Amino acid sequence: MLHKQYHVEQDKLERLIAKKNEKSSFYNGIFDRYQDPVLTRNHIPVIWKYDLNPETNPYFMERLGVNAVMNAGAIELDGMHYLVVRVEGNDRKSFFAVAESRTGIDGFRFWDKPVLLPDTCREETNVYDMRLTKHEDGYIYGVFCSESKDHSTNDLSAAVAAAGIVRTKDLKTWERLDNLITLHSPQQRNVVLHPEFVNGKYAFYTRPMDDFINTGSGGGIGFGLCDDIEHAVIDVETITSPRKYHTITEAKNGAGAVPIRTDRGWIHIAHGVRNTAAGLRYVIYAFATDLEHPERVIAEPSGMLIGPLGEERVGDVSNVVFTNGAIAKENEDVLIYYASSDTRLHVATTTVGQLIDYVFQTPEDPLRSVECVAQRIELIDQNLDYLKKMKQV
Ligand code: M1P
Repeated sequence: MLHKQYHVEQDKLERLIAKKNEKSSFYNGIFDRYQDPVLTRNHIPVIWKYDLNPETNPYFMERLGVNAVMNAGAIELDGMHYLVVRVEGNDRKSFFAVAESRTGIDGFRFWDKPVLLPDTCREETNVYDMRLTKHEDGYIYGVFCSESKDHSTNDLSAAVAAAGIVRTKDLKTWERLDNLITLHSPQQRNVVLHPEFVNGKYAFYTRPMDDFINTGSGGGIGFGLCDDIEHAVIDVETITSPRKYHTITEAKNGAGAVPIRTDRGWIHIAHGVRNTAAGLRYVIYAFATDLEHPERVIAEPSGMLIGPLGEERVGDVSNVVFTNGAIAKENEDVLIYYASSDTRLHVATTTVGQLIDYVFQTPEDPLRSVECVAQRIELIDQNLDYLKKMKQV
């Protein structure tokens, strides 16, 4: 017989999935926030955590708990919204699981089982943060962080990060390809495959790093081309969006969602990190690159697009918002999936029109306080003139 708590847990889960997600009162004209996260650890199916058999689990205990549900790759297929979510077990290992929703804002439900990737990489300990690219070659690619122990030191927290690559047509059957090799960067994280060929080659946004945590000499978000996606090797990495002193990217940055093609250029939604007395602070920023040269930045508004706010500021790794997935729909609505504090997943909604206006009309960072004040005073003066004119009408 099933434990009575099974029904309680199952009922809680169904009520959570059925709950409508409403826009919050937050306003900035650029995007909308929502009252509830789209996915949390409470969305994990009961049978992923509990042994239902009272003989082997008399106390109805969680046997395999889940700690967090966060950074998700996103894709729309035949009108359904799919997320390939980073799920972190109580054992600190992350894995991928697909969740789907009709609205993209609420009702996300995990598929029956998590994704079991082909085990082709024996040294790999952990996997996370998959970016899903609908490539013009017909495949859906998943590029993710493949993490292994760093055997060159006795430090048990030292690791080596590389970009793992899988491909699929249906999110169900996954073919594992060789990890990306970047000849001049010892480590890679936050790698994104561009959706189109560039000069007939596969194009990756990379994040060159000397070390697991610190990017060191890595100057920002990189870009490189390769001929063979099954054995991807990048020789030349150029920097597209550089890290900049005294900005939101001064400690590091990294590509986030797959760039969105618009009439004005590719819109990139990435993350920037700065250091503070309370530790690293992660925010989301946006920039545009040239349609023909997707590595060439043509507009970069000053500062952040999304920063951690309210409850988002607290979690396992506090003061973090992070994105690795967005969906740009045919009607030009855009859903940006972002995790807060490495704990739960949210959605922000906007439109292609708003993103273009934001990226091209928001002033650039003049990089010095005095010039930032001058920039703001110019805005105030324009507004005072406009208000005066309006009163006269
Ligand atoms: O903990 C915050 C984020 O840290 C990493 O990002 P980065 O490589 O830029 O430091 C990622 O591991 C990400 O998963 C995590 O959310």
